[in-house]
Amino acid sequence: MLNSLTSGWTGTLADGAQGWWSYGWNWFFRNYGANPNAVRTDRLYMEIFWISVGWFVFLMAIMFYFVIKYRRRPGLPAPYSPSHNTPLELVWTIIPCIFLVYIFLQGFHAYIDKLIAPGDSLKMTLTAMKWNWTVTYPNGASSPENTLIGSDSVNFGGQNGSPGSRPVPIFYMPAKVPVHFNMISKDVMHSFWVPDFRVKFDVFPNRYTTYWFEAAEPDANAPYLKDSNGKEITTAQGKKIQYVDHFIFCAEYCGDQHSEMLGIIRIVPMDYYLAKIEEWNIEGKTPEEIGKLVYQSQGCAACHTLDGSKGAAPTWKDLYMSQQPTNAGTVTADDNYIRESIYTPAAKIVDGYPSNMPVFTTAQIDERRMQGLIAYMKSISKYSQHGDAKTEMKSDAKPAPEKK
Ligand code: HEC
Ligand SMILES: [Cu+2]
Repeated sequence: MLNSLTSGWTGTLADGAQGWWSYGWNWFFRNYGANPNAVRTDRLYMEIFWISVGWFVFLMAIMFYFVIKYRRRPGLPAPYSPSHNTPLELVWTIIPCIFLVYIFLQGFHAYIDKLIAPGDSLKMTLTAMKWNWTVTYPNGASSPENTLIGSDSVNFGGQNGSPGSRPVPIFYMPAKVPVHFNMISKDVMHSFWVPDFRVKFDVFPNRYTTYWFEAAEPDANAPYLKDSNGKEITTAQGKKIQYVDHFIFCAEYCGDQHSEMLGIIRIVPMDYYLAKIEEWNIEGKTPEEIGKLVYQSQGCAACHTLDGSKGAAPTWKDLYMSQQPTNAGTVTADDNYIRESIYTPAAKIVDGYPSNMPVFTTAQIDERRMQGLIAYMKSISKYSQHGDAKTEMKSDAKPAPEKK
């Protein structure tokens, strides 16, 4: 995971490090630019480097040659320095000019290439804020996934990070498709910096800036996506999913947690990307449907069952408004209790269960999703009061008896 920073991206691009200019690439870069625009930047960098080396060697060589050839010799008077030589001056103006014009054109072209997206690219909005990034996908969804990255170098790039580190959002992006970011800031100026993409663009509070990229497909050595239990994720067809991560940093000093303003662009196959953003799309869904979506997509399903069977955690069937025996006494599982159980699971531990429910943040489960979860639990509980009066009377709509 996060292999882009730890092991270097080993992708092979048709346009990769080839040609005289690419010699020494590894002195400067730990990996190849992860898309054609980035490779172009690397290439220009290496070309400028070797042009500079060539000129340096040439100038030093003629300097030493002249120093020796025209050194002061005893008995010879010092000659007058010629004040002007038009052919010579034309040569030493025009030849360097050709190099400079080449560098300018290449740089300008590469810069414009990074700004102007192909017409058929996927349009997304990248929003910067103190101190986080969010991406809004073409269908209006945004990614609820994130990961922890430890501050110690051992865990940096590790799967779990160390406690206390900030959750870093993960933005799934399809491979081999142009993706176009429209970038805006909610507060101050930030700077979108993805070293693997060789890109750094300012993000302003009052003006859109744009950037686009077309990421290469994860190569054969790329890691496989795993779920929170370490099991490899497969598509409906049973195919495992390879991915590559690229870090986003903020390169504008924007406040005290500026250095922790990270994000991850995760390149996955197109079909997996489409499934993901559909999964996260809560627009046009009822609260119950949103709750069910959260149950499936945030990993609640790994521990909680819906059918009353006792799993690693209490079932959600008939949970809402039931009486829950906990280490803080018996409580009614109402909206506030459910909310507390999700944001601060350790506050009250249900009898007979370990305290190993993960903490969820308001960024992972926002208010709409929380309402969705509560509505969903309501819909599968016989204690909820929201059915019509008749059915309620028929069913035993009394609170459950206390633990016997
Ligand atoms: C790793 C397993 C695990 C996962 C994943 C998990 N939970 Fe839990 N959850 C537990 C355990 C164990 C308990 C009981 C102990 C406690 O009260 O903390 C619990 C308790 C709860 C309770 C209180 C239940 C009761 O009977 O009083 C709620 C509500 C809850 N979880 C919601 C969620 C939601 C929502 C998610 C997903 C966003 C989730 N849980 C994911 C393990 C898990
Ligand atoms: Cu910033």
